Amino acid sequence: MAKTKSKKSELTKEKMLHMHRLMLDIRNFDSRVNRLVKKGKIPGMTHFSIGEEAANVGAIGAIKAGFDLITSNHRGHGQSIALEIDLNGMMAEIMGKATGTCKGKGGSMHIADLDGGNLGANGIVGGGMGMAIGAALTQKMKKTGKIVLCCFGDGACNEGTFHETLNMASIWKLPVIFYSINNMYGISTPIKDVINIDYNYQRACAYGIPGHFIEDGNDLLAVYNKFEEIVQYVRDGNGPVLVEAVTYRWLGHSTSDPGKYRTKEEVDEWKKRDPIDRFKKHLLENKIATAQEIEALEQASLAAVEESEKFALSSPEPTLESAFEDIFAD
Ligand SMILES: Cc1ncc(C[n+]2csc(CCOP(=O)(O)OP(=O)(O)O)c2C)c(N)n1
Ligand SMILES: [Mg+2]
Repeated sequence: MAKTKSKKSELTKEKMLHMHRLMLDIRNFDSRVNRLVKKGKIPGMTHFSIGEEAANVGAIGAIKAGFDLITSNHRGHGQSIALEIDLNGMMAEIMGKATGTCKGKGGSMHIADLDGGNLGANGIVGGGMGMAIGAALTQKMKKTGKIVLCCFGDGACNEGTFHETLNMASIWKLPVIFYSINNMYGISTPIKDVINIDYNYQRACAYGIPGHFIEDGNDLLAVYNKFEEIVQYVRDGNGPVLVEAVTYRWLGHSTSDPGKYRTKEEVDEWKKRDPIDRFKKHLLENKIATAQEIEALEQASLAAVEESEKFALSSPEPTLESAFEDIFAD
């Protein structure tokens, strides 16, 4: 495992509360989407980030929102929210409404927010990797100072594009962080059944780049602190890095998955490691925030999600003509 300088992060109270709020937003937003799917208000398949909040917010919280870039995958709600997407536009997008972030043409698996630096979610496993190194090459050639955070799952590491893109990024020393959010399953397949090593980060040595492992991806500060160091390393022009964080999805792979391949005991065990409860405890025990301050964040988050539902439900459907717009670049 690569060594980084263990610089203790000096997080402000404001930043910590902001990250807590983003984790709450992910949990509340996805819980609401789940209810709306069950009520038949959302078409298509949806993948949830519930349980993986710290792995998303800790990593994305360490890049510069509104400046750096991310690519995402099919389980991208958490990443979009961690990058501070407008919840109203995102909910409308998931409902296929004209007011959605992609004018209702993308849906849950194709949420993008170019102004916010989100180059897009992707229904093709590993599909974001090629986009990420293309974007990283652009940043390097134009000397923008921006870095790219490429997010994907454990299963995506067995796609051919993983090898190709890590290899290209390493020889070109591109400013990209390859980030595998290891929830230990690719749909119903346990990761341990499909790799002959313990963890995917160990593959970094094959490309001559650092590999970092975050064993407890449900510990917000562990994720954030590690990413803070990695982001600096990549921004300093040292080339790409592969990072892996272990976490767990509480719900099925998608809304169509009854989850018969996992035991209730296993899921319950992971629920005890709830990233949100743990960070709340940290905030309280270290007297960083009062119970009232946290309660206010919880209420504000619920209200914002409620508002996003109202906004999306009352938004118009896209017009037929709009199907022919946004096809070619101007
Ligand atoms: C190229 C490709 N192969 C297969 C699929 C079907 N598929 C969708 S999600 C998924 C599993 C992905 O697992 P992982 O990368 O670990 O992400 P997770 O869903 O666990 O977050 C598969 C095989 C796909 N969408 N694209
Ligand atoms: Mg997975």
